[in-house]
Amino acid sequence: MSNIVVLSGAGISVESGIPSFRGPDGLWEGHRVEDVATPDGFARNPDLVYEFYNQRRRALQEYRIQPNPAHIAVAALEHRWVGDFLLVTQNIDDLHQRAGSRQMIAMHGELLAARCLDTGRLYRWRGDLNASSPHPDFPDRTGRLRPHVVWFGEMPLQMAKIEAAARRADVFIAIGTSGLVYPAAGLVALTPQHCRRIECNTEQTGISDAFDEHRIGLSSQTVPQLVEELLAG
Ligand code: BJW
Repeated sequence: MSNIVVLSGAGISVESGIPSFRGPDGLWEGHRVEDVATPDGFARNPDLVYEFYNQRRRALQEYRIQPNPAHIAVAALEHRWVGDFLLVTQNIDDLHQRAGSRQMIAMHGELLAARCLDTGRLYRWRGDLNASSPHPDFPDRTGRLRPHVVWFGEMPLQMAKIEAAARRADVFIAIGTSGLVYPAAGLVALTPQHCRRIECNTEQTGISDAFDEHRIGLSSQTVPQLVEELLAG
């Protein structure tokens, strides 16, 4: 029985209507990364950061945004694979969960959650979040909740579990990630020598050389094909 680790990035959700980060129409467009995706940016201008995530949270819940065949294929792989399986997603959308993925870690957090700055406790959050949002446990307290996302300079979630899985992977698949952001980009380098490393992307990336196989194309096409091959043995 072999172990599979799948690492997904923004590219897997592009065909569902969610823009990726880098590139001409990227999510950072119109914003400096330091302003909207760092703890310092949040401290300087919380309203701007709240609004950046409010817009994305609203868009994620529009009817047009649905899991695509790549999300569905990854979920099918998890449910039909006989060895261990772990999906590590850098995405904060919930499209993998909606497609049926369960053995997964959202290492950069979740858009549909808010985190208490004092206790670290998480709350499901579908509406707008801002400095005047009442705290669910202390309704007279405001300004103590932040988006549950991992910004630059912060530690991604559940790294020990993720790195342990990468170190014992027999198959490692990266889907739709530019390989520019660490520690996610470094996971492929942790895999054992015998591991089969497969990259699915529309183009070569900064970490392509670390992979044994490259499936170039839209993930809605390459991923279902790859999953079919893996399940056929
Ligand atoms: C398609 C497609 C289609 C398009 N089909 N493909 C060395 C080691 C460790 C850390 C560092 C290091 N050097 C620097 C650092 C620090 C920093 C970092 O990486 N900086 C770089 C910019 C250099 N990292 C951090 O600060 C991290 N924390 C940290 O390191 O803590 C210390 C630590 C050290 C060691 C171990 C453990 C911890 C935190 C990083 C947090 C990133 N947060 C963000 C924002 C999250 C919230 C939000 O969404 O707003 O996460 S930034 C942003 O980038 C987001 C993404 O998850 C992340 C990665 O982007 P992704 O997914 O790769 O998207 P794109 O847009 O870049 O690429 C899309 C790809 O899809 C492209 O390749 C397309 O070609 C492709 N594609 N359509 C298939 N249809």
